Amino acid sequence: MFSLVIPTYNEAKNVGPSVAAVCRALDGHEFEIVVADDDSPDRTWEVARGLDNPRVRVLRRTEDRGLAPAVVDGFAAAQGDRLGVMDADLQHDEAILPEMIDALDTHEFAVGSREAEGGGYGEMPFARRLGSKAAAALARRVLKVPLGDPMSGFFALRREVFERVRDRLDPRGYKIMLEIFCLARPESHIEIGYTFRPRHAGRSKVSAGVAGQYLSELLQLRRRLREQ
Ligand SMILES: Nc1nc2c(ncn2[C@@H]2O[C@H](COP(=O)(O)OP(=O)(O)O)[C@@H](O)[C@H]2O)c(=O)[nH]1
Ligand SMILES: [Mg+2]
Repeated sequence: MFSLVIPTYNEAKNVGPSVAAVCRALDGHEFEIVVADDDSPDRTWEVARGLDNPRVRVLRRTEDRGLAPAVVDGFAAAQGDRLGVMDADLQHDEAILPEMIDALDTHEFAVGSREAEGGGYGEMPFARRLGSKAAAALARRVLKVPLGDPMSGFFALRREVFERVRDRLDPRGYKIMLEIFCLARPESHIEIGYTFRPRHAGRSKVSAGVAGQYLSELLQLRRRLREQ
């Protein structure tokens, strides 16, 4: 089974459309959706529960808040032997989910990528696109990570890859894919192209003013990798 974790914070208007889109894309697959919500003030958790969809389980988290720990909690609660993460704001194209799941037959890790063939940044403004590419280049250089889109928050992996690093994770900040990837060093991975879409409703929590924090997270992760 495939378990898709959707981390949410104030996504009340997006969680329903996201779940519906995933269910359409994965029609005929065996899957569950774990919504990992940080007790959002807009009551995203309540909206998600109200969808009354048997595929959906909702975690209402009140401690250790943050995107990365929410994803790890979602994985811990997941029942599938294949795990995935997708944002709730419809920026990630759910249409590649079947390809990501199938890719796990032959690869340990699959990354939804704006830099792979068939991928792109869509309508993302030039300045943000540049920022995103600079951040990616930095990650590749600092961590020697062989990914075109190392900042992707859209990825899937075999459960055993997560289990391999679970005890060593220090999930803080936003770069959970990078942390799992770097600690686990998957034997084989694949990047699958998709076109980034504009955010459906609401506002980004992540992108504004996190450049400094991002660099310090990269350096911290590098230090930990060297200490291993
Ligand atoms: N549970 C949880 N989800 C979060 C948190 N911050 C962001 N998210 C979710 O993570 C996803 C990515 O965040 P977003 O703000 O869209 O980042 P951006 O795509 O980089 O602008 C969205 O589904 C958010 O609702 C958090 O602190 N806790
Ligand atoms: Mg987003």
